[in-house]
Amino acid sequence: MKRRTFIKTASLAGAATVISGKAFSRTSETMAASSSPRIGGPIVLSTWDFGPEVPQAAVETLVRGGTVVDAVEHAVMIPEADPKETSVGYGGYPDREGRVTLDASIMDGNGNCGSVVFLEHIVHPISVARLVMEKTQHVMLAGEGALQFALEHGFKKENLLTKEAEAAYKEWLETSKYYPVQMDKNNHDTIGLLAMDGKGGMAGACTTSGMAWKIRGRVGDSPIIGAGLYVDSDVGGATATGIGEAVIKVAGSFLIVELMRNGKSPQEACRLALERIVHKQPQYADRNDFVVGFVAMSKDGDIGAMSYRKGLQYTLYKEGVTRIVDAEYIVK
Ligand code: SD4
Repeated sequence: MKRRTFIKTASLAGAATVISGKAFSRTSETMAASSSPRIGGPIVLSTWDFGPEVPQAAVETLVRGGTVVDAVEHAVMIPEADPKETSVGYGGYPDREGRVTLDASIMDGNGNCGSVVFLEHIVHPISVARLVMEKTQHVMLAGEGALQFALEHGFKKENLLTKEAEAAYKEWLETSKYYPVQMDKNNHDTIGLLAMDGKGGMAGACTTSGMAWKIRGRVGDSPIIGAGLYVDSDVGGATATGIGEAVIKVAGSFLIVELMRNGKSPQEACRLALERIVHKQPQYADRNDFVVGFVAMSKDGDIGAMSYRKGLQYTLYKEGVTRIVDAEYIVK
């Protein structure tokens, strides 16, 4: 049995299992996001359930002496490389032309950030985004230029379209109904991940293949600093999942960080951002498939997580325990 299958089976049986000395549990109940801030060790928070090995990679990186930027990068590289994840990296569903195009961003707590948009053929867009942050004077590289930059820095050009993703694409072609697929509750979606190192350092990473069957060239919120991701270690961080256009329209992650700066808790800030989206764009509220969600973390280690409609899960590593939890929501 594969390790991840074992973990799932064990937790379905109601048993907490122990992974490398770390307790791990899943819960199907909606758990109020943490209101007991306590820093002292690393905290890792991400959208969805990409498996406990994701926060664990971040924590292990920190334990080995890596930086918090190393930690968030290493963590999201796991779903990027996983061919079974159809919404991130290798194995991601393609655009309407059958091409896998990736968006990613990374940001530290001091305002340093980098991103890539509409990048093809590279398994780890997050690492290219990091290089943009660290090796250039720019923030964002797009398409052909981003690919050229990646190749110049030693990344390998690869085919990211797996047989499974190609089969799904061919099935979609039979109808070619243009209705971009948003948050897939049976699978996952974008991974947005925030981490703090327990010493005041924070960083975040966000990486996605975006909406399946999207118009070629479409870029979502995930690589846009302030929309899909924002971190400021004076305050906290936030990251988004779901329909990126809705998030971009309110600069969602920046909005949440600024609400926290003005005294709101991460949970209140997530709720206010979601309410802002539907206040300004009421057509979203009428769609029962409208799903957008945020996770947020204050500099004190307080956590927020909320989606507009029911369905968002988040993964939280705190005080040695990884939990995968159903987030609160506004509308069922
Ligand atoms: C995006 N928020 O590109 C991301 C992911 C997504 O369905 O939409 N997935 O808008």
